[in-house]
Amino acid sequence: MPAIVPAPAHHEPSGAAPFVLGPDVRIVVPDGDDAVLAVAEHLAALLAPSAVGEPRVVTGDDDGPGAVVLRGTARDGARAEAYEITVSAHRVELAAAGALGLFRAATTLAQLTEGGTVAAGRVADAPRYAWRGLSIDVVRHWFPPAVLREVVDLMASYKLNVLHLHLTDDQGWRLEIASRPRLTAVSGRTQVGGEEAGFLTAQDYAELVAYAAARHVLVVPEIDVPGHTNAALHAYGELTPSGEPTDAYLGIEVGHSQISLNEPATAGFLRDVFADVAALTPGRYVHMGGDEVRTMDPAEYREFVTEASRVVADTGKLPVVWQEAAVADLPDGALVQLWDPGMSTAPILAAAERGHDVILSPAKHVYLDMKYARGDRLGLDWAGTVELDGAYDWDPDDYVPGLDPARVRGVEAAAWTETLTTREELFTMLLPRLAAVAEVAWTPQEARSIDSLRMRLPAHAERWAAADLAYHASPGVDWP
Ligand code: TNX
Repeated sequence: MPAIVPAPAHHEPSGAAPFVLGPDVRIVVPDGDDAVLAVAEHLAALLAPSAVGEPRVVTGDDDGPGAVVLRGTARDGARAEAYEITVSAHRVELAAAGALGLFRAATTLAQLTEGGTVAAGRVADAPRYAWRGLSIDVVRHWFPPAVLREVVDLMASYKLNVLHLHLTDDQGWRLEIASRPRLTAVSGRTQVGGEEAGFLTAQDYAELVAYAAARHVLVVPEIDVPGHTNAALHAYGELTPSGEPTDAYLGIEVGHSQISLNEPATAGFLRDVFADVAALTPGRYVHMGGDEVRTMDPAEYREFVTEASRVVADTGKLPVVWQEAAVADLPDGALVQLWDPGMSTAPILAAAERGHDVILSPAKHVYLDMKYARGDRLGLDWAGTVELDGAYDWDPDDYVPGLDPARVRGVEAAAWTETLTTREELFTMLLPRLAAVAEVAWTPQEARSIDSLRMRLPAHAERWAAADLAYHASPGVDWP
């Protein structure tokens, strides 16, 4: 098995002579389609390190020796991420409905390439789940756009397609909001521990969204309400019962803050903030949090979430909510995100019955802020420790007893950053577990195994090292 992660659904080596990335290699886009040409340029960059010369991108009918042909067939738009790769000594052919599937194919082809050659054979692949995400908490500790771009690149290389940005919390507010400038002017500077933080200007955010889109990653911004809101209460005293702003909060406790519809300023705040976020966000989804509200009675909480979800829907976006908020009356198309293994799943099952799809982020498997092992310096351990096998060995379709697998939209890893302060610490927690989660989300259950993954990871560790990305040397892998 070549070192492809996530493992493709089908791969049959033919045993024939391999394709050699020689000096005459051309990446061919027969119909010259602009989106496919962008994929061709991306593939040229991916192959350049293994090729003899610089791979050229050409258009027109050229399938002679040395051609790597990108064919958009458009015959099956519903399976936009599905693709096939056929490799012979003379040529490589990538086929998919369009640019998205060809982008997935290019990613696979880059990983199929070893020592300047591509083994002959055929790959036929398509994702198991549509939503394959990673959530990054840029609040507890601030990570600037340059690091987030590296995260996006890493995600794209593992066929992950949703970057969920946790942008607001008790300790800070990380997205400039035109209608409420004090959110970032005041709370953009604070983070856990008190060192000076930063935030995304509207332009930074737009550039990050575009960077991600070019790599087929969708950005889903999260504005967490009604809990996790001290940064807003610290910036705008009108949101508190006394009218006085709260103090900045630089600790890591949860569940102590709330904004409430009892305050007259709250309704306008929700309307303006979600309108501004929606206007900055081309994607269909906006996450509105809803987790860990421990200071509001259940009826008030339910009413708040119902109201806030309508505010989001009124902006034209579909809300995503953490699992607690499944008790609310959510708009059609809203998604519910599971995270806590200790919580009752009854509200999620009921929401699924009402037609809401579910994203699975079970902390004991995919919270990449959990320690790898007891005694580690980095990470938390409230959900236990999570090693490579823990991140990998579970079946999303079976995870919630009684949940119809058709309602499982996908899987999302999460990196909360209470204890993570540097780029190196962040990537140490992501790798190698993120690669494992990507395979959980992409590869059919019967086409994957931890033993196989362990064999494939060393080649990836070489790429991580070349990109200066730190990783944790999980046991059972023959790391380089
Ligand atoms: C729970 S997950 C939280 C976060 C913490 C995380 C730490 C969720 C919806 N809420 O506020 O950062 O645990 O693991």
